[in-house]
Amino acid sequence: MNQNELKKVLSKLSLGDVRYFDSIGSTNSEALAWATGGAKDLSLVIADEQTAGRGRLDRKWFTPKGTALAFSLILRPRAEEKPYLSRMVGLAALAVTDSLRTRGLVSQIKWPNDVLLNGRKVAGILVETVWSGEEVDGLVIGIGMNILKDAVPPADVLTFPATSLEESLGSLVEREKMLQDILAGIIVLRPHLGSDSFIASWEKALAFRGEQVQAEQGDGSPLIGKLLGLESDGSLRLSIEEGKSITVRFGDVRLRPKA
Ligand code: BT5
Repeated sequence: MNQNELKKVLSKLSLGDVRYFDSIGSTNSEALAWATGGAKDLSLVIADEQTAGRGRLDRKWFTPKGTALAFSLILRPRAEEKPYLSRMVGLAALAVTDSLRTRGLVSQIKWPNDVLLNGRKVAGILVETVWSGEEVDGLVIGIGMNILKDAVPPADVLTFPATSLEESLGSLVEREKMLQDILAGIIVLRPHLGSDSFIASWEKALAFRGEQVQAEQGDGSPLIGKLLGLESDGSLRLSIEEGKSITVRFGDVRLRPKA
């Protein structure tokens, strides 16, 4: 990445410390170790390439050199944020959708942690927790975003179609400026984490609202229902039959294939 530009954009934000790597295994793994070792609130790990980028449930996240954004932000949750930590994935997703909106792009959040452009995944989010006994001592918000076409992995390694910002904008997007906008978005949204309007904005940005979806729950079992919205903790609400709704806490959703 352009080091001067990176320094310039990051100096405009009130971050903790910053660690930059030309290449790393996973920025989330580095950030988890750093958070355990006492990193300050809003410390940032950013890399130009990941060789062992991670998704949820040990899935792989691809970050080829020079093509994408891959970074992890460490948060030290404040007392008033602690009841709402399950909303942090929504906070990150909204910061990403906001940053795309300022570039004239309408994106959607595929619950729980994907951001879609034209129905294809452009960004993924991985939130991980550092515990101190029973207490959450730190959170790591990892965000990967495909900027250039070359960031998009081959279709045979994907479980869902992917895209890049370049495909939508047709022109080169500055990664450093995109990073600045997403980080600024997180910082601006953070004080609103516990508000009802936060859930309302998150819900409004959800993909497939009102449509029949298949949710794969954490244990892999499928559930079919109409996507109604979110519970206050960010869980998904599905209507499985007239008058009966169900809450999905962990898992993935996809549109139900048409019969
Ligand atoms: C995610 O997991 O989407 C979370 C991805 C988080 C990545 C960031 S990058 C910075 C930080 N450091 C890390 O090590 N991780 C975080 P999940 O919902 O489980 O989706 C993973 C799936 O997305 C994979 O199984 C692939 O099918 C697909 N995938 C992998 N790389 C992709 C890419 N570059 N673009 C689109 N889809 C991808």
